[in-house]
Formats: sequence, structure tokens, C-alpha cells
Amino acid sequence: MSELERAAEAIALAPALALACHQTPDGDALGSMLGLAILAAEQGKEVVASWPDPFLVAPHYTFLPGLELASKPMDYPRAPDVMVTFDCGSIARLGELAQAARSARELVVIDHHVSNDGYGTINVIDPDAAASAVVVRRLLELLDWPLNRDAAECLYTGLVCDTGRFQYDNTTPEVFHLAEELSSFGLPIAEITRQLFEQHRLAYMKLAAAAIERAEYDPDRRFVATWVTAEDFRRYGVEIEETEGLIDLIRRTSEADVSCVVKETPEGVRVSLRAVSDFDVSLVAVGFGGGGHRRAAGFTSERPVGEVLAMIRERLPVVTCP
Ligand SMILES: [Mn+2]
Repeated sequence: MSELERAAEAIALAPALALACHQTPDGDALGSMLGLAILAAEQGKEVVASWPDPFLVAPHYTFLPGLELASKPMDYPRAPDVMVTFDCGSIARLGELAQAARSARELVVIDHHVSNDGYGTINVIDPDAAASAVVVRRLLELLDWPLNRDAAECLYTGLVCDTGRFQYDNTTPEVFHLAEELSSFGLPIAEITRQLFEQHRLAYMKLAAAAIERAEYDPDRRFVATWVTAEDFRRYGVEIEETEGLIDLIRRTSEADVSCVVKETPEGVRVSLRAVSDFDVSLVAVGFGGGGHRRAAGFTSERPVGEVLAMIRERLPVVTCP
């Protein structure tokens, strides 16, 4: 039996499912989890869905159907019979829900992070899948659970987020086939796009302007980096969840192969890395205890911003220009 078949069997037989995705969930983490949550509830299963504190959703994801099925991590079962994690590359990214994951009888891991270490009892991990939502769609096929419009909207969100709106090189024919299938449920594509990518509060725009203004470029490494301090968040009145797309502005720098945004949080700094060259930024992130993909990765650290940036720079190749 394949891992996908084992996952489908475990999920099909379970009267109750405990679902979880990674901390500070993105569109794919939320979309893949909520998509399955909606359909499992439709099948008459008892569903709990959560992610670690802070139990918040970035404003651009608040439209997602199924959020009403989510509950706080403190209300999560301590030892679920069958638990399923989505888009979560390591057990550490489950935060306080890691304990439930360790105590679960069956832990199904649904993911596409190349850095995933297979912490489940059943591991459905496909690093070639463009999104965890793609893996969820394959699972639904085996389960023979029909899609509905709400679940399609969730999976579409995962797909469009993790392919950078069908622009990254993970945008395969399978991605377009799935997009076609999902959009056929009458999804409001323009509305979803604007909500996800095309609107921000002016306060965020001003914070982003300040971050771009202070960006530093290292020509020897073709590396561009900027940072947002705790003071910036205060001054502009912006929450960290709103700044998820900041790295997508910085990575447009045409001189740079690798880009980075460092954000100060009360628990330390949060680092996002992107690459447009063949350099694998997930290796840098793993070196700091994080993870991700070749071209998009991240980690957290308790070191100060300047120190973290210096350490990243040390790990980047010096590019010799002809
Ligand atoms: Mn993902």
C-alpha cells in the first residue's frame, strides 16, 4: 500500500479527525487544511482544526470558508486518535500542538516541503507537488469524497499562493488541470486574487516603503536584505501577519539572486529567504533550524537582526562576475 492509500484508509475509517497546520499559517497551510475539514464535516465526521498560538489569521485569508471550523489550540484534543497535519515541514512548527501529534495513535503528514523529515506514522510528502493542496486533491480522489465550492475555494487558495499565482517553476500541467477543476465551481477568481495579493491597508504600504528604503544590497553575493523592527510595527500600527507579502516586494530586485526579510517579534526574529538562482535557500534555513523549499524558505532565531543577516551572508556563495 502506498502512503497515500494508507492515509486515505486511516482518514476514511476515523469517526473524528484532528487537523492542524503550521504556525503563522499561509494560504496553502490554511487552504489545504480547511478544504479537507469542510469535506470531512460534510462526511459526518467530527472535525477539529487548529494551528499554534498566536491563533490569528492574516487579514488576506479571513475570507476563507471553513474558518468557523477552526478552534483554539487550547481546545485541541491531547491525544487524538487520528491527527492530520498540513503543509507542516517539521513537528516543531506545530508549536504547542506537537504534543498532540506525538500522542496521536495515527499521525498523517500531508506536505510538500523538501525539508520534511517524515515525523508522521503515515507520511504523504511529495516535494514535487506545487502545494499541499495538490496532495489533498489526490487524497480526496482516493477517498472518493466529492468536492464542493467551499472546499474548492480553499484548495484554489493553496494552489494560487504556493505557485505565486501560477508564475513559479512549480506551475506544471497538473497545476493548471487542478486550477481548471477548482475554478469550475464558479469561484470568484478576481475577488480571491484581490483579497490575497492586491490590497493592503495604507499603514502597511508605508511600512513596506520604509523597509524598501532601508534595503541593503551585497553585490558580491547578489544578496538583498531588509528588516522590520518591533518599533516599525508599533509606529505604523501594523501586525506582523499583514507583512507576509513583504518578501515578494524585495525579491523583485533584479540585481539579486537571493533576498531576505527579517522581522522582529517578541519571541525573536522571523526570517524569510527567496532565491531566483539555483542556490537552495532551504539549506540555509535548515542550518538555522528552519526549513522550506529550494526557492522559498524561512526560520526563526533569537539572535538580533544584524547578527542573523551577517550569518546568512556567510552562508551565501560569493558570485564572481565575468
Ligand atoms: Mn505549501
